[in-house]
This record gives sequence, C-alpha cells and structure tokens, in this order.
Amino acid sequence: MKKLKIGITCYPTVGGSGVVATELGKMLAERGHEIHFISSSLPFRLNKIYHNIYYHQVEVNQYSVFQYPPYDIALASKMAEVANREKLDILHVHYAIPHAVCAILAKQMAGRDLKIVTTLHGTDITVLGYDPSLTEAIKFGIEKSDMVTAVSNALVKETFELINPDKQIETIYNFIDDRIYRKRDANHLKKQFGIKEEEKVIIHVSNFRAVKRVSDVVKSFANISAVMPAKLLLVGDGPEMTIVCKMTKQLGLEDQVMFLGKQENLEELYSISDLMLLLSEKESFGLAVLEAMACGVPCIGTNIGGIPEVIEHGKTGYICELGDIEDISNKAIALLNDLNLHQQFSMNAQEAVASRFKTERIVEQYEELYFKLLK
Ligand code: GMT
Repeated sequence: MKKLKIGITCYPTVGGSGVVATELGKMLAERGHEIHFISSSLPFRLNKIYHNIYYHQVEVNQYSVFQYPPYDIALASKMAEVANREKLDILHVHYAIPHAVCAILAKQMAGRDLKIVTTLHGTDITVLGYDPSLTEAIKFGIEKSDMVTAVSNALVKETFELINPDKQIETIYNFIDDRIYRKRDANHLKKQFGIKEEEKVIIHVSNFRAVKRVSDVVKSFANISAVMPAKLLLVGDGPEMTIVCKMTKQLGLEDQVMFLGKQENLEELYSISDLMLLLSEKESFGLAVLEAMACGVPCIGTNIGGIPEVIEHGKTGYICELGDIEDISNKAIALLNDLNLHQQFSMNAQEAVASRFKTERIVEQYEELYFKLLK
C-alpha cells in the first residue's frame, strides 16, 4: 500500500474536532503515513513524540498597521510552504472556515496538485451557517474542496438545509482510541473523591458553552439525588461555569456536585460513572457520549443533531426532548434503579462502540477516501 503524506489542520485547543483530527493523524501515522500538523499551537493530544508525525507552527506577527493579525493568510502561507517542501499529497482540514478556505488559497499558492479534504464538525455550520456574512465563504470552502465529510447524517442534512452547497458530503462517524477508552478498574478514584459505595455517579463532560445546557444537567441531577444517594461529576470548563456554580448553590447541591475542571485520563472518570448526561441544544455528534459508551456508561442525550445516531434509544441509553427535565430525570432514576437493565445497557454501549464506531474501520474509511481521490 502506498504511504501518503498528509497535512492536517484543526483547532488545536481542547474541543472534539481537535481531538478527532489529532487521533486520526496518530492512527494514520501508525499505519505508516507521514503526517504534518499545521496549526497555531501543538494539538493538545500530541503530548509526546510520535513516529511519522511532524508539527509546523503557524506564526502570526502583530504589525501596528493591521487592526487584526492576519492569521488566515499566515496559515495559508504555511500550508503552501509545507506542501511544497514535504511534497504533501493531501491537506485534510477540519472546519470549512477558515481552514478549507485557507487550504484552497494554499493550493493555488503552492501551484501543485494538492487534494483538499474537508471535515465538517458542526460548529461552523450550525453557528456560523446562520451568519449571512459567512454563508458564502462556508459554501465556497465546501464546494472547492475535493472531498467533504461530516461527522453525522444530521450534520449533512443541516448543511444542505442551511447552505445548500453543490457538493456531495459523505458521513464518516467520529471514533475514539479503543485502546484507551475502555472500562477499567478506577475504584481508587471513588475513594479519593469521597464517593460512597452506595452512591450513583452521574457524569457530564463538555466545554461549558451555553449550547451544552449544563444547567439542565444540574436540574436533572437535583431530581435524581432527591430520590437516591448520588454524586455529579462536572468535567470541563467554559463560559457557563459561573452560572452553573451559582445554580448548584441555589439548589443546595454543593456537597453532591463535584467541579473537576479540565481533566486528562477521562477513561478513569467514565469507569467510575453510572450514567452520562449530554443535554445540548446543538450537537452534531457528541464525542463525549462515544467516550463514555466505550467505557460502558449508558447515556441520556437530547433529540438534537447527531446525538440520536450515537445513543440508541432503549438500548444504550435514552433520547429525550430538549429541556424535558422531568422525562430525563425519570428515565435516569428508572435506569439507575434497575441493575439488570443498567448492566444490559452498559454491555450494549460497549458493543455499539466496537461495531458501529469501530476505530480501525473508521480510520480505513478516511484512508479509502484519500486513495479514491488520488487515483
Ligand atoms: O462542541 C463544541 O463546542 C466543540 C466542537 C468542536 O468543534 O470541537 O465540537 C463539534 O465537533 C465534535 C467532533 O466532531 C462533535 O462531537 C461535537 O458534537 C461538535 N459540536 C457541536 O456541534 C456543537
């Protein structure tokens, strides 16, 4: 099999798209391809030296004549420079804007037959798609890419409804590293956190943006903890944190809600959890749900975006309507009270990850797409 040289650009800071882009790069490198990350800082999951992986930092100088530093131009220039020097076959960018648009410019600057693959993760479509000043740029980025993928069927549908690009978009689901995300013995953590044996553990992981509706998680937890001993692990940080802390205090839940902030080794936190809640109002996939499922945690999610494609209602968890706190709480309580059903959901969740979201298969789907393009 021919080994490819692939440039990858993503937002390198904490976030699902950066995680997926980095994990894909790592998996492709393990399969012998040469991977060049081109981004503003080192992707946070590239925390050690990996064979076949190179990193090229985009430097943006601040000149007094510019009101805003020209990041997009600097990125395109770096992409072109790396593409020519390293003889890249493909630029795989995550997000239509600015990354796909930068890649198109880079291809022209490089003057070589560089193929552009763009993966849509949602935020640029669901949020920016509503901003008329950017719609044409997103459409341009999609239409001028050689191939476009999206992380769920729901996102493909939404992209056509909002932007209607003249382009085929293929769904390739997200994946996790199945060697890391699996159920493990992490009972020492329960002891460290002071969680009692009889207490049920509910977990929520996000970047605490308003769309994640973390306040709905706390409200649902208030109902759950009213009828059974329970703890809520809130993992992550972001703009809604202050509001959520205030609400926790108002509901008198300070002793039951643990604010853990940004964490690594999430697989250990999932492994001590009995239920995951993701109650977002926008979510093209919900990577945290997949991570939790891989560790055997049943999930309750909202009937939004790609979440119903990840959680199978009545099999690996439940799908509830957005903001329906009563239904969410009732379903959570019933599941946590029924040990047999909980065990079955936990097994189903692990099986679903190993079949529908099988890491190897999904990486192969990207690989097949690259080879198809280069044929
Ligand atoms: O959800 C976020 O706020 C982060 C965002 C991102 O761009 O990193 O996540 C998006 O991409 C993830 C990976 O594909 C998906 O799992 C998330 O569902 C998606 N977020 C939204 O659609 C809001």
